[in-house]
Amino acid sequence: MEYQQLTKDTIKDYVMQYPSAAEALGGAKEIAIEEIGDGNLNYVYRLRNAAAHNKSVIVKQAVPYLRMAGEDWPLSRNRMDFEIRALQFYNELVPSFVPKIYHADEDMSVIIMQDLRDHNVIRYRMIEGEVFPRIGEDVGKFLAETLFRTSGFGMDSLERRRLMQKFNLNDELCKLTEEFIFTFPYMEHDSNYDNPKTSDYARQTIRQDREYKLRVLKFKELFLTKADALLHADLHTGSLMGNTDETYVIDMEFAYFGPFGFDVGKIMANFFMAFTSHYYHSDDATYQGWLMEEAFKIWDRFESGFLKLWGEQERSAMLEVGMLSDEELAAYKKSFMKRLLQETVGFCACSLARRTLGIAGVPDIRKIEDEDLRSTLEITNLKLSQKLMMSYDTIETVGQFRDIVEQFYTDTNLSYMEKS
Ligand code: ADP
Ligand code: SR1
Ligand code: MG
Repeated sequence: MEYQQLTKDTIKDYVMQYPSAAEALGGAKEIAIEEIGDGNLNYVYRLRNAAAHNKSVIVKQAVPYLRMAGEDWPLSRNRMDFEIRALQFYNELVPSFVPKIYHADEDMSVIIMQDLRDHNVIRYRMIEGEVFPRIGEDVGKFLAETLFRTSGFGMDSLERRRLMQKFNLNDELCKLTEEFIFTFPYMEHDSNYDNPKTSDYARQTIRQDREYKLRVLKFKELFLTKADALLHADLHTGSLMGNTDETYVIDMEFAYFGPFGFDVGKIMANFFMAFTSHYYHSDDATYQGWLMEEAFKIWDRFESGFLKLWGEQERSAMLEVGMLSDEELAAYKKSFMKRLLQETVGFCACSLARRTLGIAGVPDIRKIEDEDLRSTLEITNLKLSQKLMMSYDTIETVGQFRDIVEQFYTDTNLSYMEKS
């Protein structure tokens, strides 16, 4: 079918022609249609059987432009091809963590998928102070499974290179990341966000700081060159949906083969930004304590899961029985994990800066109306970014990483803010 942008008038007929989607809607005669997309790039619709609200599907369609910037900012629809491929692949690899697919259509840039109607977008609930008991554990497990099993440690060389080919051409979204995460925030650029005190701080510090910017460039180089594993590549708390029992990962259109630390660092940065935002949203440190625990649980569970899978793998592109003694392999693992931790910290620092200075902020903070309060929190995130970027290569253990973050927040002396 030739591409056409779906509308509320055309979407029902489009969806009902696919038997598994029609079945998920309970063969409805009357369907309620709602556009629920709150993302930056695409259109997302919920279709519900008007007579049975537990029969519903989600339809996500890419349009040939960047939704948040408008039709004047062209962006290839091919991003949906990669979301489809990644979601299909994850449905094989980690089915309990991703929505089921009812129909995928690369020509129409559409996925019809399971409606996670009993789950909520984690970011918005975290703003409200909701606790998700499984989140750190589940995200760490998702990362261990997806990153190990698509890496040279977990896959045969030929099989892996064939998989890489399916994601090599996610060119426009990779370029978007290169620019919006690793370039524009560190210079004057029209697309950047502007809150006067925050922008002044960036001009006087980060954008003058040669060493900080050279370090950012090093992480940009890693993003461009290091093909460790198939990444989700846009893993933030808005890409997680959950409840007390389950966690789901959505929105994998940025998927490509990149450095392990990018996914891990990005999601940890989102927990730290949520932590910062709770100087506004909370009245005391209770919820922040939970956020800090879960942020580091992500790392702990990721590391232990990754090493467990490695321990079970005898042969792969990277591993061959007889090449290394147990002792040699243990030494390699130790230095590998230290490097991965340092890369995680560096990517975390980039994420903190881009979500503060760039076009795509986090609603945890961007939605705060008072400019001055917002700026205090934004500058806090920038200072944390600076701290982490300038110290990532001194960090040898996750305990040191945590100490730096906790000490940073203690030193800020921030108090809980009064809302007007
Ligand atoms: P974008 O690629 O534009 O960022 P997302 O994939 O993040 O779009 O989806 C936008 C929103 O649509 C999500 O924040 C969520 O509210 C909703 N959504 C997406 N997928 C699902 C799903 N499978 N079930 C329920 N809601 C979904
Ligand atoms: C223009 S940048 C838009 C951002 O939204 C997505 O969620 C990605 O994070 C991307 O960088
Ligand atoms: Mg998206």
